[in-house]
Order: sequence, then structure tokens, then C-alpha cells
Amino acid sequence: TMVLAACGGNSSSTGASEKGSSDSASGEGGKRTLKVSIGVNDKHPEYEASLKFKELVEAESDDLTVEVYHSGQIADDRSAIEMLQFGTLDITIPSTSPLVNFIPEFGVFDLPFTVPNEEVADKVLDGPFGDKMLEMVDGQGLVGLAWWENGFRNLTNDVKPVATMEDVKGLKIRTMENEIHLDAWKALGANPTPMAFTELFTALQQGTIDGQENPYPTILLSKYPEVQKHVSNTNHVYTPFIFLFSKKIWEELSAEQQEVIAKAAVEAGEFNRQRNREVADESLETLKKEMTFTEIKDGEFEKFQEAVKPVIDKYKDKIGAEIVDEFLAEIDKAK
Ligand code: TF8
Repeated sequence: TMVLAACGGNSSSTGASEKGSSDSASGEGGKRTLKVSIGVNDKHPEYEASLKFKELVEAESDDLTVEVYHSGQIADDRSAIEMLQFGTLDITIPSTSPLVNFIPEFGVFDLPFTVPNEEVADKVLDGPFGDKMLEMVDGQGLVGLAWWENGFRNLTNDVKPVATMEDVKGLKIRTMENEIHLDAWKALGANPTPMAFTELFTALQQGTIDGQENPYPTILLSKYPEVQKHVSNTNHVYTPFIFLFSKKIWEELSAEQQEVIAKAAVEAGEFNRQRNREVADESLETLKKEMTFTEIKDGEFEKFQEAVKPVIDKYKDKIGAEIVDEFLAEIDKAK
């Protein structure tokens, strides 16, 4: 059975007599605990879906268990990715944006006002473009297994209702650690600072920044209404979550284990997207009670889009002109 194959994986294990079972091309397998690190807290749909992943893996496998760590207890997005590269962490499911620091091509997902709605996001991510991006992480010591959803990002701040581009002027906004976001907010007239998500609540609370942007579930469930008065439906960019596995550890697994994990990552991802959308709608309703909700005025989105055009042009070469064109063409096709 698979359990016998455990002896190949650990140098400290005894009885390495099952030689034949351990020389399969895809590794030795054996009993393992897989640690998942996520940045959001245990109220978030990403946590629910991580538990779903655990349930699916443990139901299908006798030799794999899963432990889920939330709230960046293990690491923030960027450090978790590095831990995967070193093989000191098995799984993380970060926003794609911090990945740009490792793989510039992932910047396509940070170009503002490109993905119009979730249906288009699904088609692009579940099609050949999404597959290609998942494969691209391979060169960085990562295995990309599935697309989950962070979602459409919306602006909150503690200074004033934002209904126009003019209103954004001068606001001190925290962005993710991603230069495209940073430049996009500059182009919109804001005063942006990059910061890890784990430091965000305190920065908002202490007023070192005026605002931030995240999808509605994160805004509500991270308790930002306690420290922010205003929210607007800027919907400026769609951020996917990407399910990443450490390549170093992946190669030690049996083909059977790999299959169970890959399948569960996709299945839990479907659950995640569905739940995330329900929670986004519910969260907005609650946010409307706990904060001042302001709609972006008619005609203003055109101004926003016009203002960020130079940013898209600037990053086109850095990301790769071909991949940007391909991404935009896939979006058009999916519309
Ligand atoms: C951010 C992101 C985060 C996620 C999560 C912490 O604002 O949207 O919510 O990447 O992993 O940093």
C-alpha cells in the first residue's frame, strides 16, 4: 500500500526495504501533514474553502492530513511564497499581486479596469490563459494548482465620501506590495503607500493612512468599518487568489497523493468562488449599514480609466506585451 512507501521519504525512517515502491518518477509519498497558510482571518470565505480542501483531501487519502493557519499567523503573502520555494511550507493561497515580485507576467491581473465581471474572470481563468499562468509558476519552485477568488476591490477611507476622481486626490491609500497598484493610485491622484496586509488594520486604526482597497468580504470581516467611515464601489480591479504548492515538497509526493491534492484544490476553489460571491453581496448590505456607501458617479469611471491608461502602457513591456494582449483578447472573447 501507499503507507509502505513512507520509508523512502524520510532519511530518519527505518526499514527501507520496499525499494520497488519508492522509485516511481513522481516521488515516494508516505504519511504527511500539509500546512496551509492564508492571510485573511477565520471568518473569510477563503478560510471556509481551505477547510473544504482539508475535508476533501482527508476523505480521499489515508496518508495526508491538512492543517489550516489563518490571519497570516505563519507568514504574509510574500513570505509564504518564499517559504514554499524553500520547502518549509506546503501550501499558500495568496493574491496574485505579490507574485509579481517573482514573476512579472502576473502583473496582467493588476491592470485596472480590465475584467468587467466575475463571469468573464471565470472564463479567462478556467480557459487556456488561466492554465498557462498556472504553469508559469513552475520556474519559481512553485506548483500552481487552482484559481480561487479574492475578488473585485473597492476603496474605503476615513476622510470623505468618494464619488468622483477628484475626491480621490490626496488620499493616503495603502496598496498591496505591487508597483502597478502603486502607480495606478498615483495616476488617480492619491498618495499611495505599499504595506503588507498583516499591518493594515493597525495602520488604519492609528491613522497613518486614510484608506485602503479590498473586496467587500475582506473589508467587513477584517472589521475595517471600526476604523473607516466611507466605502465606494470603485471595483477597480479583480484579484484572483492562486492555490500554490511547494514544488520541492510536491516532488516528494506519490502520483496518487498529487492527484488527490490537485483535484481537491480545484473543487474547493469552485466552492470558494461561489461562497465568495454570496458573501460579497451580503457583506455589501452590511457595510451599507455600518459605513457611508457612496456610488461612483456616472461618467467618472471613464475618467478613472483614462487616467490609468499611461500606467497600462508603462507596464505593458515589463509584464510582456504579448501576454497583456493575450489577456485583453481573452477578456474580449469572454464578454
Ligand atoms: C491585500 C490582499 C489580501 C490577501 C490575503 C491577505 O489587500 O487583498 O487580502 O492577499 O492573502 O493584501
